[in-house]
Amino acid sequence: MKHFTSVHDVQDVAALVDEVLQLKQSPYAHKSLGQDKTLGLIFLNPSLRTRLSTQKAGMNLGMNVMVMNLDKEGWALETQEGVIMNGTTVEHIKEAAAVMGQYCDIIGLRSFPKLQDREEDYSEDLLNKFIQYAKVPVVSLESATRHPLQSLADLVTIKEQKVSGKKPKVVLSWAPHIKPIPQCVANSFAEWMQQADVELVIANPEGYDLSEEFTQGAQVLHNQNEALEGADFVYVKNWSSYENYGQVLTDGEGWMITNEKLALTNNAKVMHCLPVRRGLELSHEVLDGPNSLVIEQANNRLYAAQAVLKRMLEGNN
Ligand code: SN0
Repeated sequence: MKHFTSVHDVQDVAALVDEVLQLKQSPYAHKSLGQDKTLGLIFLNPSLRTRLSTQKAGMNLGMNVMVMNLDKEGWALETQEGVIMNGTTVEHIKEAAAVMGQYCDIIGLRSFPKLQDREEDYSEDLLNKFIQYAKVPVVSLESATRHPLQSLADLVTIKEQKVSGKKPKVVLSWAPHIKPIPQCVANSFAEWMQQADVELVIANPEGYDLSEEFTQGAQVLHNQNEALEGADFVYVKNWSSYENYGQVLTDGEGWMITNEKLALTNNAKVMHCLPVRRGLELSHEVLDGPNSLVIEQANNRLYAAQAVLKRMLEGNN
């Protein structure tokens, strides 16, 4: 695998899911693969699961791992072409990425969207420039529009938990939040589910429809209760508006998943990528109850990252 930035970098999604599950069975089976190889993890935004799971994934493969919080510990990055750098930015991405590429065999990059200019965010300018100048394989640790390692772990979790022989109904359900949140996790989840053997239904209030580039004809309902009927999995996630880009349009009263809402489903398992705002996005009772998969999902992040790094080390798709 040259780079891992979306589901489109994967030739056979089902085979990758199987590989994740194999690694979960024997995480230390490829200890020598990463010997004398260096993984650099570069963060421009906060992280808990992505940082620790990807670091551990590298270590399980015998890699050396370096982590840098570039937003706090690095020089302020410039990304524009041809600018006179007489302002606050100190170092151009051309040099910064090229230098990191010298030190690392694989680089992971996290960079959230700014949620101000839709065209700019959806062009994935920073990630693309980073790939261009680093010249080594790059893993997205969540970019402006996607979070592919999360979606891979989510798909693995659904495969593990689904009732065999039945195509599961998976509902991606928008949740309330107090601040503008990226569309990445939702975009990416929709994009990966389209490649899986599931029935995907998306429930969100009016004004929150995701880009069709990601939803690709999935059913979108503005009535959450209708969407939840017979659901086997409910994936809870807030996102800000794509149409009124980056805006919070409603307080979303009545959209939090509670036990009452779960009663409408087929005893659905409940998923969330975390971090979750308790009592706002998801009720305490559901998070603490038997239907929650959130910790198992986070566990699968490790093996998802490991499968991707393994393929990069092997040079396989
Ligand atoms: C990020 C997001 O893209 O949704 C990262 C998720 C893995 N989440 C947040 O920014 C949550 C921030 C908050 O204040 O709740």
